[in-house]
Amino acid sequence: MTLTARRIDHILQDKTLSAPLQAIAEKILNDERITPEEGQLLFEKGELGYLGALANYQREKRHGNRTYFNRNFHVEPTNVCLYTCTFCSYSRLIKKREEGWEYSLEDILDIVKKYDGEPVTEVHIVGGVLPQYDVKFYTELFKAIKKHRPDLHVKALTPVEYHYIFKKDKVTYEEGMRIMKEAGLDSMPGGGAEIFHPEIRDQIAGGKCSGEQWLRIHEIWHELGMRSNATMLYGHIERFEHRIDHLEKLRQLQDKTGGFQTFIPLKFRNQDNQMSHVPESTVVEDMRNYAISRLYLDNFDHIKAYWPMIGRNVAQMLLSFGVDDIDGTIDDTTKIYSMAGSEEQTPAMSTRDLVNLIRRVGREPIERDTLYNVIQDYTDHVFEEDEQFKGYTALPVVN
Ligand code: V47
Ligand code: SF4
Repeated sequence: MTLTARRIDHILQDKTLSAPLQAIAEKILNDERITPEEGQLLFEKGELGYLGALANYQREKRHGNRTYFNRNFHVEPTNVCLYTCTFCSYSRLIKKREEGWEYSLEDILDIVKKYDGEPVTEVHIVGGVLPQYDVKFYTELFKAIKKHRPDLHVKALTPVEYHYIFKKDKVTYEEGMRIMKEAGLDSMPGGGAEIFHPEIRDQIAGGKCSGEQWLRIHEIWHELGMRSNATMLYGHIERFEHRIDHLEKLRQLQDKTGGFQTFIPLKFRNQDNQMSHVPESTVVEDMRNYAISRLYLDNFDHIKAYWPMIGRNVAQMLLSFGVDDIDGTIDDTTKIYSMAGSEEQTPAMSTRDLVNLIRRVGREPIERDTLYNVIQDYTDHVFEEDEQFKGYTALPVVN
């Protein structure tokens, strides 16, 4: 029996644990699917140590100590948006548009060209919604990026933008996604999902695509043989039942298409937006939420902690709570979280920083491309700078 399985065995022997929580632990040990009711119980009653042991068991069963990252940069074409999502620090700028930015196609290409010769593998493009950014703009953009650098993976836009531009240009979702694929779109990021349930979605993200429309656009994309990610914006006005509803809908679609690669829980940050009065979730609630996501989404290969949002230290801890991916180098190219109050005001990490962040908690850093093909295993890699730096001895991580 492995160490993590032995830990679960201890849970099963724990006489103070309620029978339903014991039954769930047994299911996890036997790789059986948990029900929405059991998921709800985990949110209500699962304490941190119990959830962590179960989620880590599943994490290590799937990936051992392997922990993925990539080398990427973001382009946010604009931080002005027609929509007024109450959690978003971008939405307030529509009233004072001159304070924001609105990049042209050439501006964006100039940003992409700054990375010529750099070993980045992915550009992540997402931003506000404005009328000038339409089907023509984005197809020309994707084609131009691909022409300039064919090997750069274009991970771009969410159903929020696609729904808006397809409606404006009177194309169906099916036609629209085909056009995007032909123009060079490689995959879709997970944004815009927020909370699917209309009771919450109407309050925090009214007017933009519904939960059903978000799911449908991903489904169509998967039917074209393509991959995408999924997110959930948690820790604001939703209740546990809304989180379970969200996870359940993703699990059902994944059963159908298998097209999702990774799930990214996004912690609500409360600075400079219309929900600044709503307190942020505690670190304990964050960790419980990641662990339950790992347990519930049994058909998702990866759970990602997006370090610019959750912070580097918590990202390190989450590697023992179900997470096996911490996204990328970013290079200070996203403002979504710094504007919303994240500790990471200038998010950028060198490959060495990322590798060491992973290694120092006893995990194995693996550089991947967007589709999780392994680019380099950094487990035993020695960076020149580390050879010169003799002052620190890493203490062993006790497993
Ligand atoms: O959809 C906006 C969220 C998302 C706030 O697929 C906020 O690899 C918290 O989806 N507090 C965009 N969250 C970012 C996103 C993403 C990020 C990294 C990797 C991937 C991927 C996807 O950011 C939005 C929204 O849910 N967001 N404002 C805020 N105040
Ligand atoms: Fe616009 Fe997206 Fe912000 Fe909503 S979350 S206001 S759609 S940029």
